Amino acid sequence: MRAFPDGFLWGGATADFQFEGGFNEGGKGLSTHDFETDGSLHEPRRVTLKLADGSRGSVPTRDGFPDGAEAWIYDDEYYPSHKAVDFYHHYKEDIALMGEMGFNVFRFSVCWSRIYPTGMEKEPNEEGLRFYEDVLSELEKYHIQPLITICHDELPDHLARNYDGWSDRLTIDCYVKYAETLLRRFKGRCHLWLTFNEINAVSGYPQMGTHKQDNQTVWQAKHHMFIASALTVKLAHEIDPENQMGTMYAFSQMFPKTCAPEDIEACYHARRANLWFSDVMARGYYPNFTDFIFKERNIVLKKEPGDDEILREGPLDFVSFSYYRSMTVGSDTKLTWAMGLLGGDPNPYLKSTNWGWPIDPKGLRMTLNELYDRYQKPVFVVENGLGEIDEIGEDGMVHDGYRIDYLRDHFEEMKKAVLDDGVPVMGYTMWGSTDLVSLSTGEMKKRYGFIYVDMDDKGNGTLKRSRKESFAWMQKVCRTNGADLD
Ligand code: BGP
Repeated sequence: MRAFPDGFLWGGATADFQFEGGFNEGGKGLSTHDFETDGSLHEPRRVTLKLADGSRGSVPTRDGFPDGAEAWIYDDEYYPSHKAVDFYHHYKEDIALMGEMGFNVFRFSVCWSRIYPTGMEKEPNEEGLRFYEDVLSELEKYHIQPLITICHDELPDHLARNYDGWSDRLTIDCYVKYAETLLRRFKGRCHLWLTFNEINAVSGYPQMGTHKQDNQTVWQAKHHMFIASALTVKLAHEIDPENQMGTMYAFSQMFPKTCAPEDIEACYHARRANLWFSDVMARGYYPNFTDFIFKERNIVLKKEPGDDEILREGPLDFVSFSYYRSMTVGSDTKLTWAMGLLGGDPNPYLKSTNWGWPIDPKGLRMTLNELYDRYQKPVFVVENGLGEIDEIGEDGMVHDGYRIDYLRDHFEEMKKAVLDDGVPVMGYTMWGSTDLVSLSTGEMKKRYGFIYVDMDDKGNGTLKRSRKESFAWMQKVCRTNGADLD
């Protein structure tokens, strides 16, 4: 029975607007997700808009806003971020359960508008900072290291509404001020940081980037996010040389649909367009094929003097990613979202989840190797897991053997990457280790956790936490440092 190397980090991952709730408590300002309704596998999540002519309209969030439109809260809809699963009031209990499971790391995001309600204030909101200090204190009790995502797919509404978020350079200054506040305030208490979540998903995701969705706006926004991240990395090292800085990428693996050269080529280009993000940020410069990408999309990037130096001075220390699935890509494949992070053609060799995500543990080993081959920097699996419908058994417990199987298969492949291939993997944080609201559909029934939360898709339930069968299994994995996966 082979264990992972000493010091390997085992834990869970969450995001504020899917987990925290308390959307109008503690001085928090509105965030872009506070306007997003629930949806389902078949119905996209939506935002209600006041249109340029004063009438009301409703569009799928991912379509972005038409010109002149404004988002606002429409109060007879259900907005899952408002309560989420109420970590805001349950954090002590939730962290105690993490401690009981044996986690030694917990990844969570700080909500930007809890610290700077509009993004523009000169001084941070003390109450917001105190909440996260309390979270850190609880983690310290159980010897759980924090891994903080500074920005998980969101913006203070004020910046989104008035400046279209990352399309304006002003957002760079607002972000760096916010990041600096966290770095100084939590100095010595947190050494692992992610500047952004799934930064390569910013095309097609207005809540985190820009409501205008034309290529020029979105790709200019990406540049601004790269600059903000690099400035933050540099600053983080100045504030505390022990800080280790990463950014998270959605890196589900891609395979050619057939061995026809056109399909192999299409897959290669799709993958490279994704790796372009980590190329810029891990190496600190735009890669040689940037012009090819920009020409294909008709983009003319505006850089300010000094931007290239900023990128060079702030390369990441490690590369982290989410891995849920693989997809097959060919020359006629319609890639559905954010340059093909979802979608792809069916793979007849793989089973899929109820939400249609193909399950491919071997792709995880390949992704770990691919990233280390390319960057020679430590890698960290900061999201992975199985979103499924969990039923409570007669004994009152969820028997989620399917989740244990999924995780065991992925851990076996991760183990091969570490012990057989020599990839320095820092750790693994399972997505939604305590059940939370789904990002893509806003549902509650798409559950990932080791810990069940009693709440339904419309926010009804007692919020009671209970251990699923997978809880004890993960406890054993943590105790044996991955040696015992049975
Ligand atoms: C990633 C996000 C998470 C998350 C996860 C699972 O893209 O970083 O926020 O939720 O995917 O997706 P979903 O919640 O749609 O199942």
